[in-house]
Amino acid sequence: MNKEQLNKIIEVVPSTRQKSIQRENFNAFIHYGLNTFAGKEWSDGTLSPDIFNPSNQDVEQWVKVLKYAGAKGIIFTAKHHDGFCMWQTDTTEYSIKNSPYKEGKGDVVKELADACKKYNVKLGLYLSPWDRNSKFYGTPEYDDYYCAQLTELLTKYGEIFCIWLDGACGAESDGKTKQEYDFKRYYSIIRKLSPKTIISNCGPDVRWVGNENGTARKSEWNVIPRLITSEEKVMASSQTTEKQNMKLLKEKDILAKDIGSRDFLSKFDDFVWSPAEVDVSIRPGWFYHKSQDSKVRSVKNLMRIYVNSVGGNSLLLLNVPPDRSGRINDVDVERLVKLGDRIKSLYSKQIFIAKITAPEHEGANKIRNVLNYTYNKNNFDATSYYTPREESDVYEIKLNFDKPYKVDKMRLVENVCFSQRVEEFKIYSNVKGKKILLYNGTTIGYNRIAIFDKRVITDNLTIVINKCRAKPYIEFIGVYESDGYNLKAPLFKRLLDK
Ligand code: FUL
Repeated sequence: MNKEQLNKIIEVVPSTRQKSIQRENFNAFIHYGLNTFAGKEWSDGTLSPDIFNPSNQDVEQWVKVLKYAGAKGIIFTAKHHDGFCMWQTDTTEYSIKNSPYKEGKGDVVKELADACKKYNVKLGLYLSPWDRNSKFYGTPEYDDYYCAQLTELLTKYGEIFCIWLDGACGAESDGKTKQEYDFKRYYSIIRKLSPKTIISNCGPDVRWVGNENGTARKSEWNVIPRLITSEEKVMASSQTTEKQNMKLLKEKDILAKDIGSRDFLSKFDDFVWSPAEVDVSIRPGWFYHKSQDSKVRSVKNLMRIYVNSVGGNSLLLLNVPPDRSGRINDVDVERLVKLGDRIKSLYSKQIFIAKITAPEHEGANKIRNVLNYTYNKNNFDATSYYTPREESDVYEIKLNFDKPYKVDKMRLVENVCFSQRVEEFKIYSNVKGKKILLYNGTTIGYNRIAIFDKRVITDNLTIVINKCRAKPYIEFIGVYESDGYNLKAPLFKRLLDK
């Protein structure tokens, strides 16, 4: 690939919306509705609203637990494929207003919006385009119906940080006409009513990683060919039957291996910024089933998913389904509390970097800038960084600590305002005169948690960036002492090798 092509690629940068979600990269998903009470994953839009009657619903419990686990936002199924609306809607009778819950006066979206506000957690909504109940489905009127639902949700419940548009559609298997959704119209309504809202999955802001088992690619790129993000492509790779839905939750190998390397991009000439999102459930299903209480993911497994996704330049969307009482089950609560503790402990022992050196830099872009992670919730563009003055084949950054520490990981962040550039890097340490390779990495992007191949006791590390699309812009480097947990277990390695 020549310099001109590379320059074209590094001109592609995230929108402010995309920067915000890449900073606040761990969100929770909640699947809850008639399916919870019928023991189903997909229901066909004929279940009676009578069955929605949680005995002890407590949405504040959802928010508190998920916030403790580390989630910055919660995306709730306002309407799943069955078409049942979990809010007081004027668009259909198939809604919570015809259920016994609070004698038809209940509104789970409202309850959740209030709880999120109280605990300072963002609220996002999943509104399934595929609707198995609506009489309009399959006709042009359905777009009006869908847009009216979007309008209610975006105007009555305060700020909605994300609308999650699912590509799954089994209309043809139902023997019905498949709706030609007017996605452009949906986007323009969302943009008009709520310009900051992120449109995920079948939308322009966030891309589905391509599986639902918690795996991101080893090298996850943000700049990809525009073609790959078209709604048609997303829908074509989404589920069309319930069997496929269950298969996706388990399968490991459906990722297109490479959609962002230089070689791959050289076949295209139109690119977009498109962060990957890893959506995965804490349980085998998306909805709660009592029979799965013994199959809740272990803390170790959740932690690996976290490091692999959030630490691999992707977003994590972790689904936690409330049970029939209307609460997150004790089994899941226990895992989530421990997950929150483990995430905090991962970063708890940051090592003081006494000295840092790197190739010459412009006046303001000093190497010491990388020692402070600049996080400003109100201005995601305000970041400082280091960049060398000259282009070169290899860039070296040397770190020295005040004394030896037992080190096992490093966190690196590229300043994505300058796109994503690093393609290969290595981390070494000089221990007793011997140069030891600790990490052999590829992409960095907005976040890389580099778990070393071995823990070492050392007072120095060297980062060597040996392949880069143009000179690097590094925003943050943090080095951490081991917290005693081994994240380099065989399964984790397998996930990373993908
Ligand atoms: C899929 C749906 O079919 C599942 O039920 C679930 O909502 C998942 C997040 O997306 O496409």
